[in-house]
Amino acid sequence: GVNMERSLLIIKPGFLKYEKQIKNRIKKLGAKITHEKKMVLDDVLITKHYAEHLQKDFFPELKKYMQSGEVLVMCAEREKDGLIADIRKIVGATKNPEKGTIRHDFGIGRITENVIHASDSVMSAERELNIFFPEMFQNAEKTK
Ligand code: FUP
Repeated sequence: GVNMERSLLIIKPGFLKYEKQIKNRIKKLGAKITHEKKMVLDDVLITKHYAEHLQKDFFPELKKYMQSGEVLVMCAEREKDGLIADIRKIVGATKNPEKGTIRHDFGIGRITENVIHASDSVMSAERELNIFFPEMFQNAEKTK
């Protein structure tokens, strides 16, 4: 419907052992996981996904970590709007995430290895979903 909202999530290397618990927290928001794939991120995907961070001091470390093991990439979707903000709230802050958040409860207190990525706006979500799930954006013309 018109209030549908979706977010691109990535469970980061080393944290796939918390897949069930993380998914349960997402589902408690009334969202469902519509697409998911386990993969090791190649240079093209990393460069596209972190386009705004390419020039940052921390990018080399971030890239190395993000390619250090398998990730679980997911699309979460909900009919009621506000899903992106609701997910960011339960994910927790980049720095010093609060107790009860995913990044606090499953994290190891390092800013780079912060358990999970979640889109920060509708625009980012659509951009990121396009990178990882281009099949979601193919229009019906193609099936003719
Ligand atoms: P977030 O939206 O909370 O995932 O954080 P950012 O978009 O600001 O940062 C993207 C990723 O870069 C974070 F997941 C972790 C990493 N990062 C660092 O490694 N060091 C920093 O100083 C800031 C971010």
